[in-house]
Amino acid sequence: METLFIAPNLWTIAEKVEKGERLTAEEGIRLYQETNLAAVGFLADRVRRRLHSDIAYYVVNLHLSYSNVCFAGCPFCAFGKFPDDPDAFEYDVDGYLRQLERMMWDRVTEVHIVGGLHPDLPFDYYLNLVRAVKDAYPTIHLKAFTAVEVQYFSELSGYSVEKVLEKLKEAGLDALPGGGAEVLSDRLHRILFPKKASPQQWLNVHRTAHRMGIPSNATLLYGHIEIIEEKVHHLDQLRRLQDETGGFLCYIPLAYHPENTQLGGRRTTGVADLREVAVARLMLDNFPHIKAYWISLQPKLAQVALSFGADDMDGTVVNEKIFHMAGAPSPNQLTEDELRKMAQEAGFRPVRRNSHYQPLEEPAAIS
Ligand code: V47
Repeated sequence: METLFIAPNLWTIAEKVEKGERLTAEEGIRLYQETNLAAVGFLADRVRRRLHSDIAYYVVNLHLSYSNVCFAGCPFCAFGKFPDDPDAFEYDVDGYLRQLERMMWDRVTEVHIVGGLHPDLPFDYYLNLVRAVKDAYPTIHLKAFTAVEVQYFSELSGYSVEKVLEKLKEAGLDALPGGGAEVLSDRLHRILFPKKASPQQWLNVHRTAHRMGIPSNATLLYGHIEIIEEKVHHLDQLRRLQDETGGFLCYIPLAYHPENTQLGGRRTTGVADLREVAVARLMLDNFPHIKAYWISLQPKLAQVALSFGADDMDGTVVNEKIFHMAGAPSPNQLTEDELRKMAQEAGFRPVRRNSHYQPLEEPAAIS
């Protein structure tokens, strides 16, 4: 615990972390304010190693959006386009399958499907899409549609959220991705995403999914106009829901990328990025996994994040659009070999996982 000699503000927090006690919101604020990032990271790494030893997980996956047409017009987003925009795209179900087939290869175990809030597509389109993908690839895990989309499908179809999820599950949906939460704050909802699901609605969709046996992830979009108290409140709400349901698999802090957005602003710094990972690991004591999403962090920082609380690197990804349209300089995909080397070089043992975080291999000895 030598590192903490130079961070006396963290002593009581360090004691609680060692005993595995829950941190308060006030302590969360202190972790955000602490200037000694290494000390915060050190504590997060203690928790990470207690839970996952020196394992770094990854999944072989693909991202393919069905459309970027979206009427929400959120000022932080460069992905969503109004229908008449020359950069708007959408696939019909056959077109989507053809595109997926071009990208698919034998080691892929997960497909991540999201889109915008499309003004014209009927709810049946989404059911047909899921059904068609599952028919073509029955063993693939479908992580599809954010809570924002699910809430919209409910308004579109007149079905309850539960009914929408039941129909999607029947069609082949396996899990919900964590997007659309942005920051679970009514103030920021009013300013940044007033046309999308509110914080209460986002939480309700996840609560309903968990009760139905559909696991999900949670995200935070940070680095724009949010304040520390809002981020801590966000983590607190996620922690409470996880206490209730246990249905979250992982948490993913997402760094705001300002290019081509109406909101503009600056990119986050490396210090801010690592702090989000570390604070999350310390506050979200009931979340099994923290993801260092390399598309958002860049591969180099994702590698460092493994020592600041993250135990998962997401995956091969391929064809990501949301961050790249907002100026992310990260590559479009990483090979398994690259992901494994990233982990090994950082002193971790890479383990290929399925979407439920079950290992698909024995961890190799560190070479
Ligand atoms: O909800 C939108 C964010 C999210 C920008 O669950 C932006 O495994 C940065 O949720 N700069 C979608 N972020 C991505 C997402 C995700 C990604 C990878 C894995 C998983 C998972 C989920 O992207 C949106 C929004 O918060 N976003 N615009 C932007 N300019």
